[in-house]
Amino acid sequence: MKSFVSLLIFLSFFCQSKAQSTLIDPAIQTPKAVLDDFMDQRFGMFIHWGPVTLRGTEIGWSRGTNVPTEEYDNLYKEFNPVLFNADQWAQTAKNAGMKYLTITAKHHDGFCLWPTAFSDYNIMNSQYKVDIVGELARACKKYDIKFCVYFTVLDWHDQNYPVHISGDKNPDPNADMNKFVTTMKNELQEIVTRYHPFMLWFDGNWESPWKNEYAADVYTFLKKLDPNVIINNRLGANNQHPKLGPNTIGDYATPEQEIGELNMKDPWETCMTICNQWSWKPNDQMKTLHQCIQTLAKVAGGNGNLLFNVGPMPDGRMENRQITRLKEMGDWLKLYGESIYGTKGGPFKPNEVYAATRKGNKLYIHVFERKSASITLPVLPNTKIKKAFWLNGGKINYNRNAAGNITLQLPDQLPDSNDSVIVLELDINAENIPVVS
Ligand code: H79
Repeated sequence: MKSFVSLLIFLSFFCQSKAQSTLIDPAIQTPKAVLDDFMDQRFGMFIHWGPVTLRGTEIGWSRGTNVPTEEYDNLYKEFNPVLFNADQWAQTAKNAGMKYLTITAKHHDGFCLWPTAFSDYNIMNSQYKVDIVGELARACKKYDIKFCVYFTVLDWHDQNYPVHISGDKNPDPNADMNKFVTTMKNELQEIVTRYHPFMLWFDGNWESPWKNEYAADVYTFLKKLDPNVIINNRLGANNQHPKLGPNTIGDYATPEQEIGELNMKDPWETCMTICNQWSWKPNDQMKTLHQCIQTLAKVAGGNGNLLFNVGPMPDGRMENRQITRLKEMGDWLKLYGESIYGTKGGPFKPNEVYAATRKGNKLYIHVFERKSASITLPVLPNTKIKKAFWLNGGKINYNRNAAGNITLQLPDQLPDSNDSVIVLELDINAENIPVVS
């Protein structure tokens, strides 16, 4: 009898710990086909925007640092971006070859860019009074861009959230997380039912008040509203953004300001800024076209997506130089898009000289630098090369040694100074080749 009771205790402990760690019913998790489709898109636009652009400081951490809290929290009264034009933003994304767009509906400062019924701190109480999120959802539909929403978990402005200032180690005893989570769910319900986002990009999951039990509740709630909505891995309470773990709540990993590692199993998306700051900063240093294109190719080469961030100005316009840079990326994609969209990364790990992508029987080698007269690839087992040529160009000379290494001969000048793509047509489906290191 005693051992039977012990067994029951053991089993109940086991079940409980399983429920706490697994957290999400597999039956409601985002279907694989939906995630595969998301990963086929490869390139999206991130937009960080809000009243803080009036000061040109960072949206995530200038409240209470560069800008005094009281001043920061009143900036919305001056926010009047009369030159905002959702069609122009969507068109900028389209011309860049971006397939989806993610807007910061609510960042850590708590300001809501849509007319929510659950917080007065929203765009309708600014001078502008335009539903920014709604306008963008509409424009994205018009330009066939998948519309996505960034929504941070932490909210330093909400009195029910116990942390009111970044880094505050003394949670407010008068705050009420249950009320906060209810508000959060109400706000998310507005977003999902009004704007039908393809994906929700959570953030700010690292402060102590946030717990996995809340995250599981929110995930389940969202899936009842839309079983196909994609949810990133920052909904669960942890800080392991670059990778998925056994207790992750969320569908895909989100390395930030770094290119994710090659991963053929878990979906991932690097988020990175076109300049240094997420939200607009005057004369912020912008990445070169070379850096932008190589970032995209290395991300695709690692089997990930790139969510590339632009910070529009306080008057509602994006900077012309950023629009131009994005258009240049789009022009490159018009020529080389088949080596990015709908491909898988690998089988080689991206490096400073090249990255590989693959689709069907084609293996694409993205050549970034001409460090020497040739590139020797790792051995590809059991394959024959049927054809080798430059994408949009002529034949490429190559040879294969007895061990099976392929050496590609490079011309004195690469055909494209940013990323020249070699196509190797194989006698097998390149997508089935295991990762070669
Ligand atoms: O929305 C963007 C950022 O605002 C948000 N995530 C992306 C997508 C983000 N919020 N916080 N963080 C990322 C991490 C913040 C790290 C910090 Fe720091 C440590 C802020 C202040 C100290 C790193 C070091 C940045 C400034 C100094």
